[in-house]
Amino acid sequence: MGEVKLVEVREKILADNDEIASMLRLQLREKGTLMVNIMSSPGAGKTSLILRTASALGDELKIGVLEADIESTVDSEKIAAQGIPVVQIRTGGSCHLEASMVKCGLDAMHVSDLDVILVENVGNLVCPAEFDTGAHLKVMILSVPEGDDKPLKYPLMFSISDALVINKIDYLPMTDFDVESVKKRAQVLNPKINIFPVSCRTGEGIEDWIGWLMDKRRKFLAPSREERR
Ligand SMILES: Nc1nc2c(ncn2[C@@H]2O[C@H](COP(=O)(O)OP(=O)(O)OP(=O)(O)O)[C@@H](O)[C@H]2O)c(=O)[nH]1
Ligand SMILES: [Mg+2]
Repeated sequence: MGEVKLVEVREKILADNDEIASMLRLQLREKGTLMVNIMSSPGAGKTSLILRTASALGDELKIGVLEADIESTVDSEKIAAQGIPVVQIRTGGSCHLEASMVKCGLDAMHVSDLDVILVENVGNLVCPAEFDTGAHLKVMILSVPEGDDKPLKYPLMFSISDALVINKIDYLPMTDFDVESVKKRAQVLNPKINIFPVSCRTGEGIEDWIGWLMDKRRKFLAPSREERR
């Protein structure tokens, strides 16, 4: 019987991705542009949170959006309709963004003009957690209709995120979703995670989320390592 040769590609793909991601992160830092990777399952509210955030910060900061979808430009059309600069990345079947795709998207943007770039990752609670996009901040959204057991089922996403936005809290009275148990489950996985219950529909809780983001940006721009903490 002939010999079977096994080539392990996973480690190499992730290492190559990390290299491009680190380069992007550094280049953006030099320009003073904060990039935020927003992840969630399909329909949890990524586009809605981006619209809310851009509308809250639009007078103070120049916001750009990088949209990623397997197909279609519907989300970018919603963003563009609000006058926000947006680039759509069509991943052509890929269920997550990789740093090389983000690089292509950034090449099509006037990055130097922007203070903050909000990246909408592909709707998926699994693979996006594995791939560094080069963003400075990772934010995940869990929406109330998805259920409060998600930290148990998709632990990696909760472990790697800087912030957890619990969206659609206007649905709480109609469900058995337990916000406190989500908080506890997420904090077991990631004691440093910042949690913001919000409703992109009513605007409840959005102020706290914006306050955190602004604080992160202030630290991002701070000259010394000490001030950045
Ligand atoms: N009731 C309620 N509905 C919301 C809220 N946020 C978003 N929605 C609705 O949920 C649906 C999905 O929201 P999107 O913002 O498009 O979600 P998404 O994560 O961008 O979806 P994909 O890009 O398809 O993955 C839309 O019909 C929104 O109007 C909320 O806080 N409360
Ligand atoms: Mg969307």
